[in-house]
Amino acid sequence: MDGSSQRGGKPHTRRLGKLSACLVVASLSASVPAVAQQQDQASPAAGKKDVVRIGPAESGKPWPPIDEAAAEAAAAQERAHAEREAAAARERDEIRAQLSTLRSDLESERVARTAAEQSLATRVESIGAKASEAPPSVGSARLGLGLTGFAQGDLVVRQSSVDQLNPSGAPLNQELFQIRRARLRATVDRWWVAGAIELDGNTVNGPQARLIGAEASLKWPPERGNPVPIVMATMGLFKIPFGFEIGQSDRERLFIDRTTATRALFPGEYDVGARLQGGWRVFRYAVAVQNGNPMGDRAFPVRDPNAAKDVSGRVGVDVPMAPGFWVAGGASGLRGTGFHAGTAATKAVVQWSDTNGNGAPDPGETVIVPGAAAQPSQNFTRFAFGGDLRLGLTMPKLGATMIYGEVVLAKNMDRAILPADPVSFSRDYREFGVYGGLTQELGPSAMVGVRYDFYNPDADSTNQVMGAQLPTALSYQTLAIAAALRGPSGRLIAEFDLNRNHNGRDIQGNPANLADNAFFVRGEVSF
Ligand SMILES: [Ca+2]
Ligand SMILES: [Ca+2]
Repeated sequence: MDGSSQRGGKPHTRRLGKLSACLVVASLSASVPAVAQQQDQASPAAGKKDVVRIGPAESGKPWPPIDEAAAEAAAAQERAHAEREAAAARERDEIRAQLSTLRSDLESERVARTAAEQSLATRVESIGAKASEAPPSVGSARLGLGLTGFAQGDLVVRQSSVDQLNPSGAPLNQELFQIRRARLRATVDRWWVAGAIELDGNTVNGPQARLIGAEASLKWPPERGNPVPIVMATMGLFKIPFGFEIGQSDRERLFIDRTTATRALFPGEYDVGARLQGGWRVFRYAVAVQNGNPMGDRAFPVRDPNAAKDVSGRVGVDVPMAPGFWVAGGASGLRGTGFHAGTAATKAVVQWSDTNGNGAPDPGETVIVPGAAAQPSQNFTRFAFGGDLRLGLTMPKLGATMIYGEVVLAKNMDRAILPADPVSFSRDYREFGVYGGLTQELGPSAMVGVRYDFYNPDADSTNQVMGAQLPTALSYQTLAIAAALRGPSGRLIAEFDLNRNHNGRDIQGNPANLADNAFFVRGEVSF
């Protein structure tokens, strides 16, 4: 602003200086004819005096004939006088012309100034209008604060829902309204330092408010607003860098939830630790050391029962192939240490079970259970490997298409759906998960998508049939079909999940599908 006003001021003062110089010239040249006129007025008097001096000294005496020289001088004087008069008239005309030029200059100056003032006023007005439409600013101790958030309110209807309680007293009804996520994220982005604090509220297991993200990062090169620095070192609570779906934002994903495999192997997505990540050109990398018990861990969420840490990472590429067409993909790995909780020492007890149901102790119904020594806790190893691939295409008018998929192979990694405990089970759990999906934007305000996912929590599971152990499947399959209406700051999503599992039993007692199809409606607002 200062620079522009200085730039604007210079020609202005120069113009004014020119103007004042013109005015000085005008006043000087105006005084010149006045002097000339005075001289003109004075000179005929002087001429008359000369004539008087030249005239007869005494009356009555014959005046000698007029001296020719004197007559000539008088004529010359007359001529000079006429010339002076003419010159003065010319000068007056010139001055008049100059004055009228100055007047017109002034007039045009005034018109230009008025126009400039008007355009400035219009600009100020439009800037003011824009400023009043801009998002309100939030005060903070440092520059570079960002504040985002979203709320997702869901209506859930699930086929397996019953109006009963589970053995620990939790309701089994799953036809309800719930706040799935209500997040508030504050970020700071400085030259060397970046950070974030994210809070989550939900009503999934009753009202809950919790810390979900906390990051303190040092980055290089020291730039602001660069989403992919070459190196960024972070300490805090952040998402496990494995695959694509964990890192995908909940406000960007079309589908109501992540796939079953991701929810089982990386429950809650967030874990505490340290991370190194960044990118160079099309390459991306991230490696993290974390406690190993993420936010959704059944036993010790975001705590760590053992000293061993889980190491995970992903290397990938993000390649813009052509305008409107891109490919991204990567390979991920995790190696970690799980924890099997030990048991406390027990005393010997007598147990009575009323086998004949007569309400009285009878011979053979009492058993003595001997006391047992405490069992120490044990660690076990676990790992996961995965690959992810995405193709994106943007078509004019229609919008973006994304085709994506991921596969993961793991051992003893399940921490939520069928928690792996190879110590008490005496063998390892081999998990396998895969999914593929397609999402399509339909103009700026609609989106549809379909996704199929498969998860097997124990590839070696068996089922006892008539005393024999037979291989059986424990896998989960979901076909999710979703559609959304979208606006700049909100979405209305409807999703139908066709679920297949082996959690039910048929009338012969064999594993069967437990009817568990689900329907969701989600209202989301984001800022
Ligand atoms: Ca650990
Ligand atoms: Ca009895």
